[in-house]
Amino acid sequence: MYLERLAEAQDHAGAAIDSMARHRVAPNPQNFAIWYEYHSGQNSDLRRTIDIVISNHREFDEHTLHDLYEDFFTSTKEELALHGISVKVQDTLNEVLGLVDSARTDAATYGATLQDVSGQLVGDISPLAALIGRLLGEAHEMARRSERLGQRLKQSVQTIKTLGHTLDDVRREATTDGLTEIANRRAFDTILRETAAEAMNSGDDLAVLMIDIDHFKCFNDTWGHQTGDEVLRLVAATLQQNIRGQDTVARYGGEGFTVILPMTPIDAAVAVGNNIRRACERLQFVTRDTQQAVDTVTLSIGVACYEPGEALSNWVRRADAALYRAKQGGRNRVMFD
Ligand code: GH3
Ligand code: MG
Repeated sequence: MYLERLAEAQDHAGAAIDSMARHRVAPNPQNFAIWYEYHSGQNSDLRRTIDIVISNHREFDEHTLHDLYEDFFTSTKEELALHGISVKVQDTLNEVLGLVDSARTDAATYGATLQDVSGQLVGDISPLAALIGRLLGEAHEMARRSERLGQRLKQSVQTIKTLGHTLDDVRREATTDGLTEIANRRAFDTILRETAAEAMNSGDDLAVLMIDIDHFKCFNDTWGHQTGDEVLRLVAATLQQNIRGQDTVARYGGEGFTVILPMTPIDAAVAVGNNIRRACERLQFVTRDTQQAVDTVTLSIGVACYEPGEALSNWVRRADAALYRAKQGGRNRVMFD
């Protein structure tokens, strides 16, 4: 058995090294891990992603390999927290199951005692007091354990509920931006990866918008950081009002946002960008304390559609480059790749 597995592992390792040479991939440990996993066939998502890159004749450049490693081999803080929670749930369940088991054994013993006693009652009734004592003892023991079981069950329901809330909190905190309460950069990365995988499978269009507030430094300098924060919240809300259910809005960085638009070709994505841009331009701000009217802010937007098999970082870079051109072209405009 061990030898069989060793031979299999050697085959996967050999095939991995061949593939790395064929695709001109640097033979470092991370890349080896990717290709070993590919040849072992353990991870069908990884396999499909690599097959698509190959069938699209794309290069396994540094970015593609980096994305593959990040996507399939790094476990995040959230995953570790989730793992801890699932271990605790399992421990609680095991303990309760143990108690249920012992209660069952008690009941069986009690039943056996009852039978034994009823058998003895037919003949001699003199040891009745002793038999009743025995029955009482077992009934008490059973009641004691049942009570403990009942209490423990209640406690474990509580524990599991609390763990459920912790799980929700961990998930929410890990994926939400504290200031604007929209998805954060991490959530964006995950959703981008998932939607790209879906688009690769379905062949549907998939667009991304990279959005940046114009001259925001100047805005902060004039109106103060707190007013700036309010504007970030309002811009986030405006973005959300201008998308559909399947789309995702995220805060990408300081004053940068992004929108993922599944099933959206480039012209429609540019139209969404222009709607967002105009909606933002129309926003009227007043300061919280003095209710003073504040300058409006404008957005520059870069749009790019996903090309099946390309590295996600490359796709985002294309949208970023379009955003840069929007800035260069005078700001408050949408450009696409
Ligand atoms: P450009 O049109 O070229 O994008 O100019 P800009 O001033 O917006 O760009 P720059 O990158 O020079 O400055 C970004 C500013 O965004 C600087 C920083 O004060 C502000 N900013 C980033 N994050 C936050 C935030 O969380 N709150 C506030 N109020 N401002 C932020
Ligand atoms: Mg800016």
